[in-house]
Amino acid sequence: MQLTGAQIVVRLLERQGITTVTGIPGGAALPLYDAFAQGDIIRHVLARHEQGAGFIAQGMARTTGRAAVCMSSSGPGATNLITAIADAKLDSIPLVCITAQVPLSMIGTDAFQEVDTIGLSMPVTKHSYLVHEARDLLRIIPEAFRIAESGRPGPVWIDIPKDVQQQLVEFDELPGPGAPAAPPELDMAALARAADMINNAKSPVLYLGGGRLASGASAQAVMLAEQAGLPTTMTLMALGCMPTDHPLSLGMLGMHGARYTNFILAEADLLIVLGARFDDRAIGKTELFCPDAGVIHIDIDVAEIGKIRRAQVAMHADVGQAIDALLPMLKVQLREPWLARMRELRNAHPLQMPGKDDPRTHYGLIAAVAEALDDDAIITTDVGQHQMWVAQAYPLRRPRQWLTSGGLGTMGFGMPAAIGAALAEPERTVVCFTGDGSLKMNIQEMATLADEGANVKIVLMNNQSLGMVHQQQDMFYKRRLFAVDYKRRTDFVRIAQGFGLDAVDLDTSDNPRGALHDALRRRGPCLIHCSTDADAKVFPMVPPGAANTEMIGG
Ligand SMILES: Cc1ncc(C[n+]2csc(CCOP(=O)(O)OP(=O)(O)O)c2C)c(N)n1
Repeated sequence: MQLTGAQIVVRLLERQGITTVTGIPGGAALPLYDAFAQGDIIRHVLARHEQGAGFIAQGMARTTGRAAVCMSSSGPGATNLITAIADAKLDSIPLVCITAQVPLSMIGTDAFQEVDTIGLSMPVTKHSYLVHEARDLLRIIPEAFRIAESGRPGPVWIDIPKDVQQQLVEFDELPGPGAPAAPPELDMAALARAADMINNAKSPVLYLGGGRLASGASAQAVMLAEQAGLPTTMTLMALGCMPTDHPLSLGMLGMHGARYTNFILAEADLLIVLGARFDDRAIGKTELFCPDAGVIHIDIDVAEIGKIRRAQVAMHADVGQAIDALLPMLKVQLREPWLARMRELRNAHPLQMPGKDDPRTHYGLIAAVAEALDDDAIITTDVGQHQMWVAQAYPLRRPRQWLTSGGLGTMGFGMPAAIGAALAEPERTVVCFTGDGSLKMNIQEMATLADEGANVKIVLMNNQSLGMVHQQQDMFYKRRLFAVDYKRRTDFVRIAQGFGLDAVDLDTSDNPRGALHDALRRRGPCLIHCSTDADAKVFPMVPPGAANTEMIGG
């Protein structure tokens, strides 16, 4: 068989089961794009900015759990992708990012649109390749998918010079698709010690992180909690793994967790930490986080074990497999005194949601959206106050329902990620909660959304401000509000309409709840605009550097 490097890429992506890629072409990528033009299996979604393409791919990957593909040309196309790739790295999202490079002979000459893509990619990827020979693509493409999806998932970058894309290769047969490597062997002795600790604990708490839990292992995690009587808290990334309204759910811990959640954690004598990395936003001041609790830590990434907190039992393992092996060793326990204490703290320090019944307040808007939808909906957010309010208040009930930028906290994530989610699961309604600052960061993707007609509802909480920064200046910098409030009001409704989207303004509606419900139920893209108060605060809040039990407000 004889194919060019570009044709090999397309054929191997097809074999990998890829049906949608997203990106923006350019001079160095023309052979690659021409090879896509000649295939009829893979659809290309034309983004309006490469960062948008990176987040669209993330939306697909976060929804399906499988690696998704984004692409760009050389130079500025590649640099524009970096933020989305760094975001995927921090949140362990499997991506394969394919960029074009100037021809091999011109690398190092400051050629037009040449940038050291590999050098730039290294700190923000799991692995990256500069392809020197088209033949190497036969190995590299399946390997990239294997690396992206094995162990702790993450992004892999493949940079392909233009002449390598054009080079003809003779070979017998295309390789099969890359598959994730088998997880490490379970350490049964360590599991037996973990079971012993759980069986003998008086006040244990299950602490779930994003990781693989977001997919297969969440059902097992709920079984573990129910069998061993474990109140369960989740990081921002893990929300949805246990339904919010499950009697054992403590909701989100940390900086904007409910008071009762952080208070219960402070009384724990054992933490069972699964697929979580003791992130500072989750644990507050490290030395003061559950100082008296023993720790069982199970993680697929060996580098996380002991990184922040020493564990009495530490295991490098697939969380789902570890739970399966642990369950037969655990006693069925009701733990009535401990669960009674949990209920007592919850009743004494519940999450306060002022305005919950008024759809023109932040909590009220979130509640009204939830009331109009069922659990099939997918929820994405941008970054800021709105993100934390949604994390606190939206009744998330299933894994992969919740897509948010946790580790990097990237404004501009929400809308393109929602497009990707809707492309991956077109029958679902996808809601992107956003702020006016974040929406502007990738607002050009409204054009992509209109092209695709995807079922995405953008719910904009417009406070004319970079609300989360406004809050911190107000609370911790003596109300010296600087560079956070926008002077001119942007007419988002007309902008959305200009891009070809439907738009609804709850500010001017006589019946905002009805208008919201209608907009959410109509298929197709829509902007739902609502003005909110720039002085509203996300409470409770753990001040930066303080212990979780020193939270303010709420
Ligand atoms: C790309 C990027 N730049 C800057 C920040 C810092 N930052 C965090 S939250 C925030 C304000 C977000 O404003 P908005 O999207 O309007 O949401 P709000 O907080 O008002 O709900 C800023 C500037 C960031 N997270 N990401």
